[in-house]
Amino acid sequence: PVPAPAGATHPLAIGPVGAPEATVDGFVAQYLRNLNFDRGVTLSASTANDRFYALAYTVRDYLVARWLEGVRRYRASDRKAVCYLSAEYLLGRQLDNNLLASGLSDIAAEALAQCGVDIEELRAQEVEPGLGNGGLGRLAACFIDSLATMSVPNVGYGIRYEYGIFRQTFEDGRQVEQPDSWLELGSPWEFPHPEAAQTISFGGSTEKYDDGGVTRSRWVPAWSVQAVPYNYMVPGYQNGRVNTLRLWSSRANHAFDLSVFNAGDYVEAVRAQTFAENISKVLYPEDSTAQGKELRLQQQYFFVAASIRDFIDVVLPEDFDLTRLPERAIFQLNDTHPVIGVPELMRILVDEKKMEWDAAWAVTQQCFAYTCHTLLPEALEVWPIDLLGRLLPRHLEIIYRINEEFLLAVRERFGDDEARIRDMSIISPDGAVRMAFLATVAGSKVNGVAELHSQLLREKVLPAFDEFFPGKFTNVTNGVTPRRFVRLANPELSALITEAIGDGWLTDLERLRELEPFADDADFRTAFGEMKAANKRRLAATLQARDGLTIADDHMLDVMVKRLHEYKRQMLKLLHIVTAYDRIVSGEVEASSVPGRTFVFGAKAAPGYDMAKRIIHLINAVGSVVNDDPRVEGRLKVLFPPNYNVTLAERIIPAADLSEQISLAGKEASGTGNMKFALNGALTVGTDDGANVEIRELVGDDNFFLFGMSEPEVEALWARGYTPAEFAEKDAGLGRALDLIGSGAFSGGDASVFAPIVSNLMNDDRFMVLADYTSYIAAQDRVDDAYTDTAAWQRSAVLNVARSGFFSSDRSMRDYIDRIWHTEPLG
Ligand code: 7GP
Repeated sequence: PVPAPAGATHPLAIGPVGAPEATVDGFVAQYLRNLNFDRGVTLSASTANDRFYALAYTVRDYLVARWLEGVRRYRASDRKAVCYLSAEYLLGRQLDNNLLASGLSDIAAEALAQCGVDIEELRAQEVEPGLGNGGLGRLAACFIDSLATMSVPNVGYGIRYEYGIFRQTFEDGRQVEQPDSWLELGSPWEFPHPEAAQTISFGGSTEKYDDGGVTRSRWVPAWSVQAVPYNYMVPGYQNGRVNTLRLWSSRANHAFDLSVFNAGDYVEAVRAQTFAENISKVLYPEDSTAQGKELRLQQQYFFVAASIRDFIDVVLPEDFDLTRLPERAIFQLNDTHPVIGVPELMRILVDEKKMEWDAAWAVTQQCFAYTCHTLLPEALEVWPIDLLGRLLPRHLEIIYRINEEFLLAVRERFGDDEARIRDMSIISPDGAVRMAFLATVAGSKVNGVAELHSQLLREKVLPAFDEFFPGKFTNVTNGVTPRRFVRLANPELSALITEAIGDGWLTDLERLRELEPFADDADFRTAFGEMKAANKRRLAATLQARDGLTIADDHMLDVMVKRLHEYKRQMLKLLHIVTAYDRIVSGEVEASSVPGRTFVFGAKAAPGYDMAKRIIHLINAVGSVVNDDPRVEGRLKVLFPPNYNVTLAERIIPAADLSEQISLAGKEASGTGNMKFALNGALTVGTDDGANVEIRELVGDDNFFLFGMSEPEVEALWARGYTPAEFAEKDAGLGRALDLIGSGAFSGGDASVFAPIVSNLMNDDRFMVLADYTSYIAAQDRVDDAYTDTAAWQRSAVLNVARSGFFSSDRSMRDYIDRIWHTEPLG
């Protein structure tokens, strides 16, 4: 720690310097000052990027004083902080969020208008940081928003990837990935601190040494990199609180470089530098599959080691007694990506702080808790022991010891039940470290992300652990932030709600219940319908400008936006579209007898996921045929804007009428898109899966289109033996849809293009698309019927909003606090 400078007692040096005056004049002055002093330009000579930067800096200026004050007050307190460890944060754009949080939206709009600056143009300048794949990363972003809004001390720790999730383009309907160079023009929201870099080591070996009569182990690493912290402000909603998101960027370790350089190999020195910088270069684009790549493990250790060290050495007071660490920190593991933090904390406590193993283990167990976000076996991370041992030899030794002691305890309880021992061993029989097991053994709590998911986690994925650790497993159903996904994304709905029940709902979302009586108020319903229509027009304008797509404003908007994965069953949606198309062109159904529908897809596929990419191609292929066929013109339309991201979600979700949540029961851990749609007044067509179950229970069966097998029915069908082709034979509509796809009707007559999809469905169909088809089509027929009764539909839509208050991430945070963290707000 650097001693404070002599002038530290000056009145202005003790607390933060005050923010600019929160008036239009104050804002204008600060804005122009930032243009001049930070961008080095005059307004008349500025580019749009300069003007955006100056605006972002101005908003920052209002928040910084509160941020610094909060940090000071936290440090003066002895509160426990939530250290959220997450490899992903899918933040979305920051400008409007930060304006809203600081209560400056109107002032900024007026100030910019006075300067003759178009705020819309500046909004469009901001590139969203796409530092996540999907649900898990967006959840982390919602959680840190809620913690700040609830004044709970929190540091979000993660990686500042230079390239976030790839930018998706389509070429001939096929996905092509482009790098997401979100930092090309820099980011005005980050505060880099290269001087506070941590050294993070890798490789080498371990050795035993004599420490005054005690034999100890230590790690002798072979190479290291620097982890440079970049701080981001996370402002609470109009509560004067600003928490920190600290993302790490890798940089070459100069001491290391120099040694190579001195040996005369300049080129090798520079190569080493790029090698070091590779660690935070790019986000792995896999969602729900674990790849086992060495660079990925490097990323994980890199950010977790830097974060734990940061909390201990920088955030906590000097010489803090680490036996009391659980009083000050809870490290929440966002899935298994940060689990290497467990042996890292043990290494710090035992090797560096020379704590006894048992005492260190007691501290570690209290400091970690683990959230699981999946049920798919292929998503559970395992690391081959040779890879882990090569990269982190001391950590592997520590994992072995944790496992040894754990299995000893299992033997004590259950005797030498070798099958059980094999099933519970952190090291798998084929020599890999099972990270979910390690997290479960080490964590004080393990939670799933929706009731059904948590139940299946206990009963199917980790039953032996549930038996061994009674009370360790719990549930916290996911939630989403109403600030971004209602207030900012849907200002019209927000105004309607506030007019009806006041604005308390923004921080107490259960108050949406007070809207229930308005479902029966014809005027309110009309206003609600106008809101949806306005949002559709806004979406239409966005899609027109962004992709040249047009949408009909009298259509039902039927939306499926989420990662492309077979378990989510975009294929089932496609089969419905093909069936709806086939019914009209074959004359089975009169076009005018069904409501016009626009189907909207948004989905990225992992670049190496072949079947997912084929399905993307098929969506585009079906779209071209349907959209070009005059027989369904004005009736059916398919839109697939590329590069679905948070920014686009904020436009699509508020415009949606129908929300597609159609995963095979037992596969979607929770879903969070489902919550965003319900909160924006879309009705759900969904299976009893993930949080859909809870949504349906809350909004009521009359306001939800349920279809498909339940999870026990799925299990029963597997047990009986599933033969998908039988389902294609039994349902003529299904048979026809599959024939159309398989015969080349959507590929210019070339049957080979989509034949692999059809053959996969007919012969394998791991996610039982065909088994649920008949029930899905029946549900969609009910949707068509329901949509023709506008008043009844809108009543249901209003009730969806009124009854979805449970799905606020503020509530999720309260649940984590009560069941897992036991923290308190900093008053
Ligand atoms: C997702 C789950 O698929 C989704 O159901 C859930 O709502 C979300 O997490 C938040 O809990 N999982 C991921 O995004 C993911 O990458 C890797 O999981 C294990």
